[in-house]
Amino acid sequence: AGGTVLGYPRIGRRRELKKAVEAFWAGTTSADELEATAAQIRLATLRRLVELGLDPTDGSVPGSFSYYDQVLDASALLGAVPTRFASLVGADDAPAGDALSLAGYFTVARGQGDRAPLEMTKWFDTNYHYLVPEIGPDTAFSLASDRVVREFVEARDAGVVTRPVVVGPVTYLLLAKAADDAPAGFSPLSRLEDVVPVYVELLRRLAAEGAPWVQLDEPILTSDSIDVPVAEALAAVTTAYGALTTAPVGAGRPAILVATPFGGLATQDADALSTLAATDVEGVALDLVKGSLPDAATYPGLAGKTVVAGVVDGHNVWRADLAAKLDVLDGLAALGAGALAVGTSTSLQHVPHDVDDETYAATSAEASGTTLDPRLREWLAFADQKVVEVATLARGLAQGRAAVTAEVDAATAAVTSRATAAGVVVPAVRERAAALTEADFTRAAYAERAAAQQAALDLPPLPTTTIGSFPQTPEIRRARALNARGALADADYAQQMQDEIRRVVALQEEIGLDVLVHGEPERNDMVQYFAELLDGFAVTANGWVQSYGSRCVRPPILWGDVARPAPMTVEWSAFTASLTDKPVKGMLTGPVTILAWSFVRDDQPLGDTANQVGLALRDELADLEAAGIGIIQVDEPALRELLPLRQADHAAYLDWSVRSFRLATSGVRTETQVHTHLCYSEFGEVIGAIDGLDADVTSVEAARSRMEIVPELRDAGYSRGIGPGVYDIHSPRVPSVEEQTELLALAVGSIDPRVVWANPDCGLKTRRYEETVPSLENLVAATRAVRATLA
Ligand code: THG
Ligand code: ZN
Repeated sequence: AGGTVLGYPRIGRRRELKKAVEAFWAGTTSADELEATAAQIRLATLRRLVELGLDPTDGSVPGSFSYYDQVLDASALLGAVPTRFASLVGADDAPAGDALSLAGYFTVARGQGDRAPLEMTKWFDTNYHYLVPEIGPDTAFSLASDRVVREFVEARDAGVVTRPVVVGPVTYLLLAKAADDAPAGFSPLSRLEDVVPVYVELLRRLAAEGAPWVQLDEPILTSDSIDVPVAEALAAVTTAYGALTTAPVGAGRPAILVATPFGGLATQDADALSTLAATDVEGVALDLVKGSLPDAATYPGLAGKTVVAGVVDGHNVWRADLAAKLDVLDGLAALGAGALAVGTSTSLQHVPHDVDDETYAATSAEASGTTLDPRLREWLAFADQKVVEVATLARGLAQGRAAVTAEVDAATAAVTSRATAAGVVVPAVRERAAALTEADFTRAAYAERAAAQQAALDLPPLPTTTIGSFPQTPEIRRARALNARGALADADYAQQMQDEIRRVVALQEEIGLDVLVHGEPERNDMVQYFAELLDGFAVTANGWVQSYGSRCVRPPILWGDVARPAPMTVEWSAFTASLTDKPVKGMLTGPVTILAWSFVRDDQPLGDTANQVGLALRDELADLEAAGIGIIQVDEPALRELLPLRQADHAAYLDWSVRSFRLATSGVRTETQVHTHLCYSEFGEVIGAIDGLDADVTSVEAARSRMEIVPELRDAGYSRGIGPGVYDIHSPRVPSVEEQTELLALAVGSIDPRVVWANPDCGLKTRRYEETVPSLENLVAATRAVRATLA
């Protein structure tokens, strides 16, 4: 194989799979129709990958389709369905070869009635979310789906010999959690010897159909934040791949490529690459964007293997510097690998399909909305462009650089133009960042702030508030869609949003909340909204990336120095404040979250980019304050998400992320109250950072964990305001007054009551008014009840 990619987007260029899957869920199409659409998407992908330069004969084309999630697919493959879904197994309407029907597969993903779905969590350091397997001592493993084999045959019969991609056994078990009925201390990895035979059987079946290669993804080897000692994980690699390589290649199994995306393999304590090199697998795919070049002396075991050099970044959108990549490939020649192939660092499922699916203005000055700056066409590479890069590099490797001179020169020209382009470097932004001093990151002492804020705001004990967003009604969504299409004038759109804000303010006053919000009707998404208003960001029309299941996001592209050409939220907040005598809370998204949910530039440290966003937000806080807004919330739901995979990198990350937040928030007056909101309840390693943010009030998810975060924060020395969510907004259930009273009393009993706020768990954007209004009424009643006990 000369060139390959570790995986390709499966949602479809125009989100065809999303639409087909959602139509199936809605009952408007049948399973057969969904299967047919999915087959078309797979075939279109094969043709496209071959057209872009991958070899159709030798397993260079990955078979990486999924209806919902690749980890769920592994659970289906292994028959690892939790017992609450046992009735779905062996359905009459399941495809031949599968224990679950398509409907059953989706039910495991999404739950049904009181059968909870599998839990969802982030896939390594991406914004993709997978479904967490539940494994117990009694989970019965068998080859319960041969979908992987069927898809190989389907592609083969269409003329493309693919390389099926499956989550590997070690990663699968280490990402799993213990089933509810498992004994305390049970480790899913203890089931390795029962899981491996199923993989052996799958490999035998694939070999029988003529698959030359199979790819087993083992990204867990790049992380040391795992549930077992690293040495145990490495021992599992030795055991698993020893068993998987017992059968002879050809008759008994395909050649095995172990892929290790998202990082390097060596840490201070362990070296997973040595472990892999010592196994008999035929190939190893290395992430050479995040990881560094291995040297020949350390890894003699690689000599007989194929090394897929992941030099093209699968996780970001920048065009590759092909000359530099060829240098890396030259460096790898010294490794003496059996064969060297060019690859992507990760699956391409994390980037959009094609830069040619976007529209570009004739000049940079004319770029606006999703009509992009034409320079971006030259600077960006989405999935299809990356496939071409891989094919080009493979040709350069095989035939020498002279064979790809034109392509390399064009890439060099693009990279060079980007490095110095107007907008990429804005001297005023650089000068401002360079002039920062420690004082710009520091507010007055908290005690002084707390006294000044209490004097200015005069809030009751246990102040009540919400996290910021109110339900986005169908009318609001329709108005935004019409406005985006030009079918609703800006003034009419603004009028509709103001009417909505009036309603939301009146509602909050009626309910009796103490600190009001405007409800954010004007925001599509808490990151995209700011990206559209800040210099240095582009937003795409078709740049969809799967977030989970059928859900997608269009991450903004942060391409230049960030600046704020005009206030972003001040008019909305000032308008809201004019409607009420109650304090109104301004609402912003923090620098770390803006970065976490965007594609970020790769030409400067993330901390520098974060500080530029921090400075833009700092100006917004100043303007809000000047407009009379005395409370400003800066949300950082993604602070923990961006935590690096390697423990060794945590301290540096927490340092720059916390500093960017402080830069954003420490320019306001002592009497201005800064809030933040974090969308999780288990702080673990970030608990110190939460304190370091130095916000006056922090609201967190707490209802589902029954306020356990409150004593944890107290024990960690946290002494500022805390708003532990007293009701779980993630479910449509209306929590009673008693329930919320009990939770709030728990909080008040475990920390100084003077610092406690009462609020829901998270924003209300995804809820409906039917459940929101009674839930908030109950929250206010509960707060009054607990206040009475304080007096
Ligand atoms: N905003 C952004 N990124 C995010 C989140 C967010 N990443 C992490 C997390 N939240 C992901 N969660 C979701 C939740 C809902 C949807 C996508 C990701 C979603 N998407 C719509 C869909 O696929 O139909 C499309 C939305 C649109 O039209 O823009 O519902 O909150 N930036
Ligand atoms: Zn939240």
